[in-house]
Amino acid sequence: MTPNYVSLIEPFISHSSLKDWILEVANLAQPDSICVLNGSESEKTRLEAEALASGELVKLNPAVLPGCFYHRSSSNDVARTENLTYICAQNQKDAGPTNNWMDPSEAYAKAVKILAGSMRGRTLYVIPFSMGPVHSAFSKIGVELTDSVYVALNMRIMTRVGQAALDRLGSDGVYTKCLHGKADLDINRRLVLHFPQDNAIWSVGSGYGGNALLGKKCLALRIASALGRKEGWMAEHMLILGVEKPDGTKFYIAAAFPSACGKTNLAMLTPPETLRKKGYKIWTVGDDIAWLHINEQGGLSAINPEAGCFGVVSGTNSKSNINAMRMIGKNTIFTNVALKKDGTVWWEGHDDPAPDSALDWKAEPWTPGLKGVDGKLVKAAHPNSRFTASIRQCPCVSSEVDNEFGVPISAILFGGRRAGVAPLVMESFSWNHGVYLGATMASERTAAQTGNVGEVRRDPMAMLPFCGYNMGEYFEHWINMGRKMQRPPRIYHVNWFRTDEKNNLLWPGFGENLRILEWILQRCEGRVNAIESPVGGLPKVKDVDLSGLNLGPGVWDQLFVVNKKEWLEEQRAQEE
Ligand code: GTP
Ligand code: SPV
Ligand code: MN
Repeated sequence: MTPNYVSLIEPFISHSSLKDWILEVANLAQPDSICVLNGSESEKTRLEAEALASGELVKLNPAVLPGCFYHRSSSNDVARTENLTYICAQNQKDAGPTNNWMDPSEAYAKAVKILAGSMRGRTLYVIPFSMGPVHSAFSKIGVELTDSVYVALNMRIMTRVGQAALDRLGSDGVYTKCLHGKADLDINRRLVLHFPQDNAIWSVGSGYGGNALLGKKCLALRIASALGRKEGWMAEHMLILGVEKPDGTKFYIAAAFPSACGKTNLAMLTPPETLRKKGYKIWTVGDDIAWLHINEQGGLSAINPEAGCFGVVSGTNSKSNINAMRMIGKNTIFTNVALKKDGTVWWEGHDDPAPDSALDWKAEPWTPGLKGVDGKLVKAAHPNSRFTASIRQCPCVSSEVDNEFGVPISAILFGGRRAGVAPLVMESFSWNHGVYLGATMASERTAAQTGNVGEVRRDPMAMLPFCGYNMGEYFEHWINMGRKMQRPPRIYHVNWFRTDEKNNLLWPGFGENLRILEWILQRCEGRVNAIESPVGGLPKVKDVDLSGLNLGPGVWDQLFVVNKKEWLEEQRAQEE
């Protein structure tokens, strides 16, 4: 028998069109129950108990990992599926040449077929959330309807969930309708659909990350980028970090790197010994998404719309990212790592040696050196395994994460994984040249999206999978934003991933990247000159603090080789 949906939501929802929408979805998907989230601690405990009972979560050893849980997604559902992601604008040209497009009525019809009756036996969770500090004028409210308790628990960490968001909405406020249904997790019945004209997102058939936590890539980038163009601001795939200089002044940098190319790592980097001793400190504001608006000084300020980090676990250890390791020591959800017998977790690159045995991310028995039928080593954790943790648990979280006005941005960085061609760092000659550097960015494909790992693809501003409208108009919007600013940030291109002829990385990366940030800030303050190369401004070696680094002979020069033949080829490729 169908429950009385009205009576389940009546006590909690006063917004009349929101009420209508929830009822419409409930009548379509037919859940057994509806639960409106209020964000309280007791609700968290209740949701955890539900997830433990259904097997969606496993409780980890509380003596080692207090408040931590383990989750496996289905094995064909471990990364964003860009080929199943659509911008369903009214006109195809508004989605542009880089997005998949589907006619909105066709898209709704397809999703309705999959969703119909799909929540029988399940609970429909209603998740009111704010992207950005609840009272900020730059924040946006969303409501996600989902039949996944895993999604509900993740959204509570990743966004500001609950009553405050409902209060901000009032009885007639504007919100993004985010509908998520797991359906049967069949990849052939999976769709991630965006309807910019309806301020709506419908995602069916996936339970993973960016496909399912709809506040993240779907709202805070695809829908928000389109809104930003209309309203005169920008939604970008950027980390935000504060650099505190020895004299105590703080500068903020925003950086766009494609998925799994180092945003979380740079956002919470540990200064190398020599810079730490000089007095440098790092403060993390955001690790994935920035919303940028023009401030009263005629520059750009940024807020982090998120409240948590959904970061790559694989390769994370106390040498590469000690702050992340501390952040994920408690109250963390681990997805698709290996589960050890003692109720703790392990992944490739972990501080601890590989366990003698464990269950891998597919729940198969795993031992070190295990080979698959193809003869290749079997990984215990999926390369795109993830942690979900509140950014407040990061030891170097910035005091500005809740600042409703955001932080002023001194420099914007673009960068990808390039084995060759791109130097370690180069400075644009102007805002528009910087926009060109971002627009022509390229990177080797990683495990964060399905497809062939390693293949070089153009990824403008690291937004190729996330721009919710026509990429040509997106470039135009960047140029227009530059025109409106008296004090635009300087724009740089960086490449931590250049290799020598033997494929060895030339640059140690991670914390050492602060040496390059220090040079960038010196440039922003006009303290040093750059070498003008045909492709951009390069640092003089004397202006970069390389003390204690022990780069091999000739390595610095190799990092900055601008090869004429390669660059002519590069420019031909950029024409595409
Ligand atoms: P998304 O969450 O997918 O958007 O990724 P992200 O950009 O936050 O990437 P993340 O910081 O998680 O880094 C991904 C991988 O890149 C990690 O496994 C790191 O090992 C590697 N990485 C990060 N920074 C550096 C660096 O400076 N040098 C090198 N060589 N590798 C790095
Ligand atoms: C990315 O792929 O850029 C991520 C992870 O940050 S996801 O949430 O899956 O988009
Ligand atoms: Mn990302």
